[in-house]
Amino acid sequence: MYNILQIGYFPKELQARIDKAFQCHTAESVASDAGLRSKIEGIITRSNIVISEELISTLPHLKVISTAGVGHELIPIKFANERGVVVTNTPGVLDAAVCELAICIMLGLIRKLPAADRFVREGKWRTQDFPMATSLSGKAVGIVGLGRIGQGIASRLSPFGVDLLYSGSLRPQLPYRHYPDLRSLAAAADILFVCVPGGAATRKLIDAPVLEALGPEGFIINISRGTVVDESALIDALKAGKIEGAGLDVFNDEPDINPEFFNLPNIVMTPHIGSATQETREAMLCLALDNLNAVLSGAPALTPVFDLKSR
Ligand code: 8YV
Repeated sequence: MYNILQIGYFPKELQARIDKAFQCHTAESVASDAGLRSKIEGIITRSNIVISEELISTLPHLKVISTAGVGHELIPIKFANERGVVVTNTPGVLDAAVCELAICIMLGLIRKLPAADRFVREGKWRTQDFPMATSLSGKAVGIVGLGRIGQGIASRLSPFGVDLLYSGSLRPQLPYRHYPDLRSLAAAADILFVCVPGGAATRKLIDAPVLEALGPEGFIINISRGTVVDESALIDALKAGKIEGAGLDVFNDEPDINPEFFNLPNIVMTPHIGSATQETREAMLCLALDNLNAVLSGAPALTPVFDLKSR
């Protein structure tokens, strides 16, 4: 059995799969044992975990870092690749679950579902009318980041009778309206989905001018990373009614998110559960384990990631 370092928690049924396939060691045991460090050939981790250059440097026989997640902005890929360490992620297998969660947050937000549920539970139905919401049908929906997940959301939304818009690099093969930049996309959209990867390149991509352009009847949905949205600009815009509402599955400093969000009536929040279905997490782990097995047995990784800048 290959010796691997596990960094990150996996539910017990998934942990059993890891333990069946590999000799697993914790960061603590590896940190205190030089002999063990020299035996570690792989790391299994999750997308919300930072993997430091310092850790990689302490593992002389490390061959692969496999994250059970699609996001990899917390792994120093260039540093790893330069030391012959392959980095892998789990693209594709989580797209459906993330798209489903994105659409359900959006529908829950524009139809005021959490408030409606509370309205019934609090027995208000007998004496009050629940406020009107707004329809999805006929809306202009902007997709920021037409990767697998962005396109998955667009194709799932087209049957709802919406107008689909996007910005970024032109994709003539796609039947959606293209806008030259993010602000003009936001200005044209009623609902804006944020589906770009995290990392320095997209930090605070959604800022005050973009939210201003989205406007007082606009909704924003973020299922990518908290870092992509300027959160203080978002909170200000929500408080001032500069946008209608926000659906958020990701935040800065998860799980210790900004408490100012808690009292905002016009948002729907979920605890980074985009890929959190039994089926999806099992598929993510299987691919992560298959990547480990492939590289450690001398075969090419199934889904390697590379530092785009150094390619
Ligand atoms: C996480 C995600 O992996 O895949 C990603 O990039 O953000 C999620 O699927 C999951 O939340 C575990 O950290």
